[in-house]
Amino acid sequence: MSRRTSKSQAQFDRGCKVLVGGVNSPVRAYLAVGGTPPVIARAKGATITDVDDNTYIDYVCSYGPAILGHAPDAVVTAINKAARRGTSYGAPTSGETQLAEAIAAAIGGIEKVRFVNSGTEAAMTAVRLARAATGRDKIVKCVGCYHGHTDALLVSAGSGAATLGTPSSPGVPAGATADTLIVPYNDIEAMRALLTERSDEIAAVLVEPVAANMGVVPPAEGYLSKLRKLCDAAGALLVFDEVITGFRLAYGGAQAVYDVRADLTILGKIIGGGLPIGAVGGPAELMDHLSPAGPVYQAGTLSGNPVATAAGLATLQALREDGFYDTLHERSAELESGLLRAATAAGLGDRVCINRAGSMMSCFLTPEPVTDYSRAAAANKEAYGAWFHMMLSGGVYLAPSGMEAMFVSAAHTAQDIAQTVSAAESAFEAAANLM
Ligand code: KE4
Repeated sequence: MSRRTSKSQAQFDRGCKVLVGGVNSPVRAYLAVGGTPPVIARAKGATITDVDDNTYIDYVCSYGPAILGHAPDAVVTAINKAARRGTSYGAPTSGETQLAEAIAAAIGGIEKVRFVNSGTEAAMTAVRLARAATGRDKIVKCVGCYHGHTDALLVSAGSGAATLGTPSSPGVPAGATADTLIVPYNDIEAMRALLTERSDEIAAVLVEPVAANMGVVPPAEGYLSKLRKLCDAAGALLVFDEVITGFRLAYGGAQAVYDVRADLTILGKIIGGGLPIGAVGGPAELMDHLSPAGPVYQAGTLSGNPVATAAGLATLQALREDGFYDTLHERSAELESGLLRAATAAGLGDRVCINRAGSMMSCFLTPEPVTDYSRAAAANKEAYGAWFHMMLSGGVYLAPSGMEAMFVSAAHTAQDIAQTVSAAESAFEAAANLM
């Protein structure tokens, strides 16, 4: 596809004058892959269209929320109806109760929910709640896992064994991360050592049950169940960050797939159907520490917003359709095998690692299996950039970073997958020249 780019360039240049980096979230800025991001005009189903009228098959899916595809009719109708009743009241509504009930019915262990407006806010709330409930200060997170940009969790990952986190961003004072400990993801022995050595200090272990912010890295066999046991032994809470995996991997999220129950669950993305939302859920005895039931202050003007909860309810209703996940995972498996075929045809069969969990996957340009952040970070970034741009030219819209996931939606057809695989053939050839 010969892409026209003049309107995107002009609009992005204009945006750069008033939006930092021309974006409102850094990963959108194409810094890792170079070039100018297409400025998007509209999206429907599996496709997204930029202001130069180039249409792409979309695997960003807004970084996860668009599991039904873009602008699904039932969700748009629900948004319209809700908005006509008012966009925000600052008062209890039946919609937020119904969405909380649906989440509690889907994820075992959740009796009560607190809605917020982003995954970051949900993670921040879960940390405060865990510290209050346990009377302990230390939080453990895994290298390469991302839980939003709240100070305490915005730590650069040291490699190897657990260390005290150090701020990865200027503006995060050392004090803000002094109580954040980090261990490599999937390294259960490092986690065991830390939880044993400092068991009486640790309030919670936060983890993405399937990591998706170092690219997709599934948990090693038994990792999550061992984590559960270690937290129980240490008296620490196990907090699953299911902002991506929640309602993505299955209707019950990762906890249903791996049969491991978290003490607190962080949610976002899909539960808002593409509108701003986040949530923390857990047993009433834990959740009732939050104000106004308990002393742990937490608040938000737009929390439980009636339009966002209406979009979320309509989305979850569609996810409950018989066979929804079976079809989605079949389509995703077709994409995975097609990409592997394309890589092999380009002579990269032994230098590409594709990790898939359900309908999310990542294609790492590296000969090694990718099982943790250090392996993910070792993938060939220059080759990814070449692959990315050839895919974009081939009409396939991916995240501009190898540390993100490809998401398949219910709207992706067998034809979309075939077109994607066809684009990948030349994209892998371009990458091969750099590997
Ligand atoms: P938000 O604050 O962006 O709504 O959620 C933060 C968050 C928390 N937990 C997990 C597991 C997440 O993946 C995220 C956000 N995900 C990124 C994509 N990897 C959002 C994209 C962006 O930052 O623009």
